[in-house]
Amino acid sequence: MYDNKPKKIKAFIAGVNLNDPNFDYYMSELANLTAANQMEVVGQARQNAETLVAGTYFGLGKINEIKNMARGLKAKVLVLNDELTPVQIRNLEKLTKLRVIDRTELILEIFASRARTKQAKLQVQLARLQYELPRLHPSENTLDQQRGNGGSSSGGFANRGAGESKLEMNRRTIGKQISAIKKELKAVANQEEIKANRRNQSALPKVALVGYTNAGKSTTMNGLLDAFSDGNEDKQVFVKNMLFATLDTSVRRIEVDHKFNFILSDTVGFISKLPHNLVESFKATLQEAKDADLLVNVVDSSDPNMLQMIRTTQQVLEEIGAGNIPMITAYNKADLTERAYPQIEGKDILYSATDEASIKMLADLISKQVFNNYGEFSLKLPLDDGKDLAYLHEHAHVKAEDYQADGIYVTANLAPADQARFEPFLLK
Ligand SMILES: Nc1nc2c(ncn2[C@@H]2O[C@H](COP(=O)(O)OP(=O)(O)OP(=O)(O)O)[C@@H](O)[C@H]2O)c(=O)[nH]1
Ligand SMILES: [Mg+2]
Repeated sequence: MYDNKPKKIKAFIAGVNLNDPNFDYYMSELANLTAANQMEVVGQARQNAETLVAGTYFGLGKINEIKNMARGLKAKVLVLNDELTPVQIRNLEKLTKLRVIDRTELILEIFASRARTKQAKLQVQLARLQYELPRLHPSENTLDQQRGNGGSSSGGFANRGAGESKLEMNRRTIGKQISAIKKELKAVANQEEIKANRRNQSALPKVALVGYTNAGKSTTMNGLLDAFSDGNEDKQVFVKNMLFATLDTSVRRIEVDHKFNFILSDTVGFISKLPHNLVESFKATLQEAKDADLLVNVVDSSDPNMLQMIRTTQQVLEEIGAGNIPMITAYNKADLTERAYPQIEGKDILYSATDEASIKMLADLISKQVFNNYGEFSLKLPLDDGKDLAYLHEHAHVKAEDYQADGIYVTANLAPADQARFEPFLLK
């Protein structure tokens, strides 16, 4: 039979362990990332060391060992667990005759292959150019020939000696591209900002789904949309069993039992050692998490590395300035564990995003958290004040409404931001 599936490039993964207790976890992530970038992991190696070798990352003995093992396994690419210096990468390529990709480039490549919207594409492009800039080499004539063309083995050693001026020209070209992209991103972000402002004005509480990639954030969003929005099909967001399925923020309105309204956003997933450039470039996308009143940290409770994943999420949240926002931990995929679900434990929940009862319980938990600083107020509105009444139905939790001859008596839970507005109507 004719098999026209493209053959996966074989990759060998390796890293230096500087006494890091999480080293095994980082290596298993690296294997997942490599597979996510359409490569097949055929083997791995590690070196325990006190310090990195400045010019070559590994010691020479280890490099030879890796070279021989990789050759025996027919690997074409060597994937490394850290971000390396340009010199280290070049030396390792020379010594191993393999294409060398570091962890940062690997993550950038995955993001590049996943980006769909204009904003995501620009953000990834910016991060890649910033990564490339200090790594430019005279042998690399044009951007097209750069490393990182989706895993193809380019080597990059041909045309050696093209000269310093070429290098300077390339630097200038990239510099210009970077400023152009930044400008374009600003324009896109401005539109986003306008949208965000509109949402802010609406005074609805904002809830953001955050967490490790592939934990089930988008599935949770879809579950909530199914149960608590007007059932509009195109509201559903993209779900897939792969790392970084979501690179764009989706923002939707959720209405729980026609009482509690909030804005829910689903955003890009996290992983350890998320490249700083990428976090910087994705600022606009991550803004939604930063602006949230409540974070729902979705965790894959069936994953043996769950605790490290929770720690990773916490670290990234701190890096983007969202470390102090109130948070619920939502332990998802309970159906893959032995534990009974759905179940609430204090502020946290054990659930499955594909189970209706779970989604209802999660929605209740979110509503309780979000609305717990809403005070209950008794108001009397003029009979002809349809505008304020409509506003209350939209933005507050109206508990009772009674039309009397002298006015409309309303009992409602109001957001702190709305309490001043309704002060004149307070029943003393
Ligand atoms: N068994 C089971 N699978 C689930 C559950 N929730 C999500 N999944 C699966 O987990 C995979 C990832 O789900 P997504 O919702 O795309 O995860 P995500 O957190 O949005 O991932 P990224 O966007 O990549 O960061 C998909 O194959 C889902 O079908 C669950 O409760 N149980
Ligand atoms: Mg997603």
